Amino acid sequence: MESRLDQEAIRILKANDRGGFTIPTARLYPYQWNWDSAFAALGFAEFDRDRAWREIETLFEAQWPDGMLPHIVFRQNDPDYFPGPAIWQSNTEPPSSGHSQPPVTASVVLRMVQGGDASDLERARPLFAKMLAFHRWYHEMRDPDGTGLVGIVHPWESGRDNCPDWDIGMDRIAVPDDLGPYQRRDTEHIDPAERPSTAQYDRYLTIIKFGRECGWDHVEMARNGPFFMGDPGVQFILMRADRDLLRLAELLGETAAQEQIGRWLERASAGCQLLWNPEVNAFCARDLRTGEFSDGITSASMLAFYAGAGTDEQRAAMAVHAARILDQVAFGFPSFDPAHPRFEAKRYWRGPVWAIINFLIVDGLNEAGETQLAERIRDDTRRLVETAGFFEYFDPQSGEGIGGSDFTWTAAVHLVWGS
Ligand code: 9WN
Repeated sequence: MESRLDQEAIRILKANDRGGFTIPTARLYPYQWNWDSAFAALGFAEFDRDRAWREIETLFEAQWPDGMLPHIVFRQNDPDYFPGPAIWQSNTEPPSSGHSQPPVTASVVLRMVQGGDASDLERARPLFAKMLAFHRWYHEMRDPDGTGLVGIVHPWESGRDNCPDWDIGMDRIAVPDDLGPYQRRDTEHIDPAERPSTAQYDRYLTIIKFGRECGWDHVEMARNGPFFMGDPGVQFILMRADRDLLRLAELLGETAAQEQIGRWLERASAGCQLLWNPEVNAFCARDLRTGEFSDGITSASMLAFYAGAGTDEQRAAMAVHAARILDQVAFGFPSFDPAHPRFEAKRYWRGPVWAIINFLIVDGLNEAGETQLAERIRDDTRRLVETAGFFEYFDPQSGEGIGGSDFTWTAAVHLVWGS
């Protein structure tokens, strides 16, 4: 029996469907976003499997020849969003942005295969080589020295745009005099107090300018771009996605790829130790140009469980941090540590709760046997949606829904978890 909320979630996914691809929410985000689409597919899989596969297939239509899966696909020009295709100048068809986003696709595809039948496995088959190329791109282009730790070239690549994780890297960016005037659109849709600052947008656009001027040469971006930071979110999501891609390779009989994926996994398991901040006793973001650590614990730090990363001792320390942070808020899991002076309950990734991150954290905590913590976060997410609705993010203290409403990935997480 579908509950009222299930019906509402299905309505949202259908309303945000633009014919084979789904937008995150009308007006605020009118294009196809990379990891939003992957979560949308999981939601569709609950009631329309063919449509779920279409979502992943249309996303991969935008894959670059070098393997990169871009973070936004611009199928039409929509003045409701800035920066659009004219600013990115990707020179691709369809036009897209010039960097990527957290690589959740292989994990989503494995989940769809495991929850389906033989026809789902067949639908995954032609996607395998594309996902393998995407993972190779991450391991080679975002880790040119082979350290086992991938970096991100833009805060948007983390999917956690204005998180305090990036403050140290953003502070080092010099905004050029010729950046030129620009008109933001997000602050016309949403209260500016709940969005990134102007100084941050200046820096976001400075990085795009660099990318555009070097023709989106990813080696150049990683070696000499204005920003290059290690992100616990992307690192842990990639590690889990490698593991899930390996499982897919086994299911599909793709023997040749297995050794390669195994090597990536081994290297990344060692490389993630570079994110262990001994002063905070936790996994934290790190500036890969200077070696400096960010000193805050985020919801992405908690994805160590999801990746199976770190030692038993490190994961035990992370569980202690998780319990302490949950005790400090009414609804978990906040995107930034509420005990840190940079915490802001309503400002986007500097405090609010995001359903998709909770979904990944809960998956990892359950797998690690931390079931009480997992249950608590899942219950909090459910209460937030029940009382506030399918918002983009939520205030961890008041439970208020903030950002875009009728949000695709919040609806998808609700459907996957069930009422
Ligand atoms: C920039 C679409 C995207 C999400 C990101 C979220 C936000 C974009 C923006 O919206 O970022 O990519 O313009 O603010 O931070 O995670 O994929 O929902």
